[in-house]
Amino acid sequence: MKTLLLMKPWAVQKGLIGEILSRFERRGLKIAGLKILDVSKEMAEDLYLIHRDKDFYDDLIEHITSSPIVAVVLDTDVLEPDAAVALVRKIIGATDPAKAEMGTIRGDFGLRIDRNVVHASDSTDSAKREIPIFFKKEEMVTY
Ligand code: FUP
Repeated sequence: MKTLLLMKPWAVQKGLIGEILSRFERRGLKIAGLKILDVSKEMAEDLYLIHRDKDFYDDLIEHITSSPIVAVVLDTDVLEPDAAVALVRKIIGATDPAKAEMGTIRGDFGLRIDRNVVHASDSTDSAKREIPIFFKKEEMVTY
């Protein structure tokens, strides 16, 4: 399967693109798609659909559209789909950086839950839904 990883504005601003990408490469996950882009309001609203009733929703949208992000498609075909999602979530760490384990991306970089440095799909269904928000089919490769 393929899954989506986003390096959010603070990751790009802090110069963490290479550092974050290398953690997935080192672990042996293949990069099937990669781009730097400005997220439109429509894309942000689509990505965060399930959070639209939350009190932090407006800030989420405002933040992810505030400056460029890096979008990555990870090819996890070597693993079972659920194991792949679990591994990616393990590499990024808990949603709240203050609670995330050291050694995870969120645990190593940042302190604020509303400014955590990465997003990753939390299930195979969300991966299928989220990837097309950022990538056309022809923008992904297999190797
Ligand atoms: P995750 O799947 O780990 O990214 O976490 P969620 O889908 O629960 O949260 C989506 C985004 O909302 C996270 F990047 C952080 C942000 N968030 C807040 O700002 N405040 C909260 O109380 C919960 C989440």
